[in-house]
Amino acid sequence: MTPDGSIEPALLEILIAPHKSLKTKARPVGPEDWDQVRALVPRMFATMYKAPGIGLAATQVNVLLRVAVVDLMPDNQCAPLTLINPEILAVSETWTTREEGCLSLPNQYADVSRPSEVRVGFLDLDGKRQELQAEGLLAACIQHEIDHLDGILFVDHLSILKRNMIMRKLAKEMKQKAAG
Ligand code: GNR
Ligand code: NI
Repeated sequence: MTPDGSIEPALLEILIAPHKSLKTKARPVGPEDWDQVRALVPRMFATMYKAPGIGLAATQVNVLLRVAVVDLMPDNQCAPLTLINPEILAVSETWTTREEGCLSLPNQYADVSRPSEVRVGFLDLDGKRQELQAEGLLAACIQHEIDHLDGILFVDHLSILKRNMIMRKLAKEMKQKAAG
């Protein structure tokens, strides 16, 4: 119980690259999965806010279902968005390059180019079909999360040279961290 009397969902462990699950394509949520998804989503939000991050895909917590949560926290206010079976319906011709990070590659950052705007179709937590036109950071974040559901990391959008540099740096830093 927290000071205000609310109950906090239990945190989930975030997988760090390289992990086989992070390279695995997740399967769509079907009718038989909804009980699991309703239990999972609050725990994903709690894990994302704690990290902190602006997005989290179920793949990152080793659940290979097509579920992602996003919250850009505009003006420090919660604006939670749950994306179930998200699909990119259309992308802009214009692309934008911005620096990305990932909770599965802690402390690693690189410029990634993606379509500037995307139209996304998804199911909400009530199983209702929704559509959203996203631009700016939200567009980048949603594409980053859908990539996770397809087993793709932001470093997969970089040159092999840059990707290998980041993966080696991450491995070194994780080893140092484990050694204390
Ligand atoms: O916290 C995150 N920040 C971020 C910044 C730019 C583009 C994408 C992201 S998502 C990331 C959290 C994460 O790893 N989600 O999968
Ligand atoms: Ni990520």
